[in-house]
Amino acid sequence: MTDLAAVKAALKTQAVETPSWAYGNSGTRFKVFAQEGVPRNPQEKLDDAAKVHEFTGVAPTVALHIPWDKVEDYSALAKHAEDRGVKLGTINSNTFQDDAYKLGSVCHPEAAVRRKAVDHLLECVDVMDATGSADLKLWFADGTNYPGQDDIRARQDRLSEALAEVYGRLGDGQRMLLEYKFFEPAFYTTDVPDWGTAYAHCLKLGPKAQVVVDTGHHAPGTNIEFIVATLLREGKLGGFDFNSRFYADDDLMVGSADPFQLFRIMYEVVRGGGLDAEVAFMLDQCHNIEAKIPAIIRSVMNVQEATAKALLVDRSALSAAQAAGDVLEANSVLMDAYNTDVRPLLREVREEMGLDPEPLKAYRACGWAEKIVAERVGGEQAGWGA
Ligand SMILES: [Mn+2]
Repeated sequence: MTDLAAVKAALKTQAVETPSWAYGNSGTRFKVFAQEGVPRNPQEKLDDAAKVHEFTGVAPTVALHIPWDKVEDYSALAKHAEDRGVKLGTINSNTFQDDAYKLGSVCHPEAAVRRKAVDHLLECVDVMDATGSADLKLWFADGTNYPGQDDIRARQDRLSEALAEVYGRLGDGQRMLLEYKFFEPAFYTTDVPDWGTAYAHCLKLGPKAQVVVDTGHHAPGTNIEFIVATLLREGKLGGFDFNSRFYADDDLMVGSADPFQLFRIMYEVVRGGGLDAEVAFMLDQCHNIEAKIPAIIRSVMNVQEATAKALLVDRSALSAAQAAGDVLEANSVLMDAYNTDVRPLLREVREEMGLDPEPLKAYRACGWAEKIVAERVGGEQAGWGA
């Protein structure tokens, strides 16, 4: 039997970090469709993120992206967030939008370009010092498009050197989270293509370096829960970038394409003690055609639902079936939890937290969407620099 009080307690303390860029305009390489009421600056992104937290109760931090969220005074930005009930979270670097990075950033063949990239990463740590952020998230678009274009091994050496310099700059309580992605924008080799490469670099760097699993950054059919189990077992799972994919790195709402996969991932998190460890649960999504704030609320709820189902797995019954070699029973125990409708449980959890049990309905009724459309007129909407 599962302890319902413990399940509820775990759900109430779960924290899902929302990304500042998800509130801005986004699109594909074909078109960015502007939406009315979209934030025009980092402060307005935080205002929207505060609404997500207000109605879900479990989205207390907001990830920033430098330079998209560059401001003069980061302490003032942190205060702006705190005044609205949220905090600044992970700092995401950007070494993929400058002309200099055509052949890579920290792995570029020219030392001057690598220097520019590393200086940007060090600047991101300065930002962390000012905002009080604990995590620096690194994703590199580095790679090659053609066999022979550059030396695969030399690029790993350059990567290693750059990471070591940034790692050395981290303060107490700060972490470096290294994200991997198997292809795109590079099509032949990617310099951090998989969890093994990220893990090898993090292991060499030390305890402050951990791996980020972006759920959309795997080849079709990849068993992501196995990767999660392995990284947690090694103490190297730093966090997640949650999103869904059908074909490539689609950045759709987490849990929308494959809710069963999200459940299997969250089961391994629960099984491996990841809810209590310092695993950052972040969204990394783009809402190209749907309304942004409700989509982010929906995504947070999808993470909650998968977590609730994972917590409901009767682990003693599962262990007993596994030990007895009872294949069907073991599978049934897991599927029973997955097939449970956890929405009534989550409504109860929200009521106990003093929230409206239906976050999406409550958000729609609160008038914020109409208010931002009316007020955010003029200026330049936030969005991809691309
Ligand atoms: Mn990501």
